[in-house]
Amino acid sequence: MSAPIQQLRGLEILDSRGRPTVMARCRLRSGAIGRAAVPSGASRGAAEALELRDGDQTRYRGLGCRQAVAHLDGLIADAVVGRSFTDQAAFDQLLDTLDGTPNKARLGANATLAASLAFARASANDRDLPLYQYAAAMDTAPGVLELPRPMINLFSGGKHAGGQVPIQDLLIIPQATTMAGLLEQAVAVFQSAAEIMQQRYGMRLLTADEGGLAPPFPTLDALFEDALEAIERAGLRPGSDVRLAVDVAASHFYTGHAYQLGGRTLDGTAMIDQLAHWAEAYALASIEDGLAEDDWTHWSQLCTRLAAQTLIVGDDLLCTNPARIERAVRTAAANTLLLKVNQIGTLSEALAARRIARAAGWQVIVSARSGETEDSWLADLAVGWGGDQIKIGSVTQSERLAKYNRLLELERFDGIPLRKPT
Ligand code: 2PG
Ligand code: MG
Repeated sequence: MSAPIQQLRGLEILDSRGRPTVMARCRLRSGAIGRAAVPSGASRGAAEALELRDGDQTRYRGLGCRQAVAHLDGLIADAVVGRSFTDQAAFDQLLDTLDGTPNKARLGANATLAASLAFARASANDRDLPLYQYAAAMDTAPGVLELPRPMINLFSGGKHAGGQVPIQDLLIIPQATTMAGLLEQAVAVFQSAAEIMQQRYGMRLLTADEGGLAPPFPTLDALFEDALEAIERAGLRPGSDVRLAVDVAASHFYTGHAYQLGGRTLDGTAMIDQLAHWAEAYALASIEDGLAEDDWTHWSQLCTRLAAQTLIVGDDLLCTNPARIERAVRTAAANTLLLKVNQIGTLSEALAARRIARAAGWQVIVSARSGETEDSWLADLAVGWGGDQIKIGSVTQSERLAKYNRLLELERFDGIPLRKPT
């Protein structure tokens, strides 16, 4: 049973894109305090929970979060202050009931998640637990604690970089056996890539939303070839030292039942052929959102074709939504969940989503958003919930590094070992 909540308050703060987002602070009567800030996506799935924005064009181009903050200070605080909760699930259940809609349309998922996380932090602090242990204790069958393996953004396109190439992320997955070692590899590859960008495209080191490089690649294959070259230039071997992965974010170039890919128009079957070609040619470890979020039939065909060699990851497809994950399990449409807690709006619902994926034998990648804050709770959550991988963005920009640095701290000071590559 938690100590009674003494105060819950919200605050409009700014994220890594300079857009408003929500922070909450929860104080328990015991004196324990927890605060947490929520992230915000740009390339969103249609089935995500609602992120409440004010729409008042005179402030932050309509993106203000004063209503979400008012819900924290008003409806939510009124419902929780003075009360104790048996556990996180009971607190989150109250938020869900108070909202009363299927997608947090009343309170806003930015308000509910801020409350959920701030309460989690306050409860963890009250028990003198690091957040990852509190997260692990939320699970009925917590496993051995390990650090998730990072997949790290190298090149950006799509909605994160002004659409100079349609693919949203080219990611590297260093294979070193420690977090410290693999981050060293990632930075070496990033620096080599930056040199190539300078020589080949005359580009200064300018980065996209998640800190990745975003040159005007002449072709999509150049995106992959330049990544391979950067790995080799860093003295590493593609495949054995560093693997490649993509987030295609295909929903965002799917119109009229076809994929508009770099000047070509592909139907679902042709798009699968294209993905299979990349998977083969570049030994891709995973393909996220290779197809559009509602192209369910082709997702199942993609899995039949590639799931034995490549993880088929659903982000926009699944939106951390239990009903959509169940459908994907039933129709064998994916084999890996990209888990983003703000897509669903509370920690407990995200944990439920993760359980469904795990029960189906899927892998889980815990993911940041393109709009992030300096808060590092994502790292703790990924450890506590046994994420196989974590997707944070590039190895630049402090909103990303806050999470990588937290993982370094957990490796060194808390002695948590890095998960073996799968
Ligand atoms: C994604 C995420 C993170 P966004 O598509 O996986 O890279 O982007 O937060 O913009 O949805
Ligand atoms: Mg994605």
